[in-house]
Amino acid sequence: MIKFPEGFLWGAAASAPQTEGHSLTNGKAPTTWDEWFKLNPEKFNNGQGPQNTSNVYEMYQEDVRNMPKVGLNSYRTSISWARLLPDGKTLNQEAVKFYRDYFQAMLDNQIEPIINLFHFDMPWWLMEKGGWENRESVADFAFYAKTAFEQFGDLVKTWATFNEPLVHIECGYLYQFHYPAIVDFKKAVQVGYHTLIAHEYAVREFRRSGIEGRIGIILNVLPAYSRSESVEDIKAKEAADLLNTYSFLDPAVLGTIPEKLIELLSYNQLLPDTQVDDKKIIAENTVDFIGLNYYQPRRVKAPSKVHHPAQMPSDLYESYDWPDKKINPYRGWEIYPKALYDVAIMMRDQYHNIPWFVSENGMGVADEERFKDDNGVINDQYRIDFMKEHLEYLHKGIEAGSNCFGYHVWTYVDCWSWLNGYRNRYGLYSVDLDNGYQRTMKKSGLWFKQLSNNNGF
Ligand code: BGP
Repeated sequence: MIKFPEGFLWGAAASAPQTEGHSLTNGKAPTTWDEWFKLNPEKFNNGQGPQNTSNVYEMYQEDVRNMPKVGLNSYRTSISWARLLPDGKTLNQEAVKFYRDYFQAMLDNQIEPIINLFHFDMPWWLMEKGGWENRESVADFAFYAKTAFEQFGDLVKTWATFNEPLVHIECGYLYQFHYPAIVDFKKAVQVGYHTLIAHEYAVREFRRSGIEGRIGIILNVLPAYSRSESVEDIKAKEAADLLNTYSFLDPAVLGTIPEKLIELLSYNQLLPDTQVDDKKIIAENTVDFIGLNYYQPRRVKAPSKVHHPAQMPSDLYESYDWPDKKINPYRGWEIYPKALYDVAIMMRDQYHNIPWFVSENGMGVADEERFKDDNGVINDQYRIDFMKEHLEYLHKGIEAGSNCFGYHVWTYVDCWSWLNGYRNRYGLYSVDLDNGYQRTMKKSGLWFKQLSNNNGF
């Protein structure tokens, strides 16, 4: 039997925009998702937009009561900035009440709330002035963070500033999956830089607030593996890790931006605008913990043509189609559990073994209804196998001394997934969109409960 350390967090992750619904009511202002859906509904799978998602705004009491039934002892979600501060300045009292009740319900059910501030949901009023392209966004975010700490700091002891900052950067400014869906490497770097500084300011607000607890950041990690050991392929791997992994991990944990990243950006004329005291702020505001969302590795090879200066990341590294890969055909992502061991070792050796947890891991599958058994339960054995394989490697990492304190599955209750709408389902509970959002536990929910009860499997 594989046993995890005492007090290990077994939980699930989600976000406000993907679960709450009520996206244009109860005082909430629109985000880029609401506005983009208005402009281009055809981009969204099946016309499923952000308005209703999984109706947590109404169903949170029931949801929280069900959490212990699948063994959760912790839960991450986010606060919607546009709900809490609809114009960026004025508190929406109804939102304060909603989040206070929601977090209190978690505490009443022995669920540790892990609350994140930004999960791809840029308020429209801020997007209209350029979003993260505009340096003003940093102060706006710091004000929001401060407000959240003041309003909920007595209930929430574990905070995160951003979820996967790399994703809103690359999806918004390189690959067109998020608004404003433009392709501009230079802007992407500037947006990334302001996001980083916004994170640093939020950490500073947290320290200044004096509230008890810990603060971190949730990053997506796709560890790069090179096609070969050739100098060119290794160089591609290094560029991929610098841009995508060390770019946020180094400043967040070590308080510095990697010199090699600065060289790479400078060589490609991509350096962002900065301010004099930024360096000091980065150095002084390191985090208490890291969350790492892991789904898939990044296979890379040397670019086939070299463009200088780079116009796209593919001018620095190209993706490599590894012939031996195992794939989740619904999401198109490679399944490679061993990477979790490698990540654990990276945290141990490169990041002074800072406490960290797997903040997302999971498997999105389409048309899960077809796996229903005679009792109406979705038999998602594939998801159980997926989690087991990943946990085995995570456990090896912990045995090797890595300081991992938890594992959160994505997700608890099936949720809305950006342009993919409700196509791929990830939940331990299914959601019936045609029948009042009714929740039904899947087989994986039962398995997760045993996992958590036994603190292993
Ligand atoms: C992560 C995000 C989540 C979630 C998950 C699954 O990148 O933090 O918001 O959506 O991936 O991915 P997807 O929904 O694209 O299938």
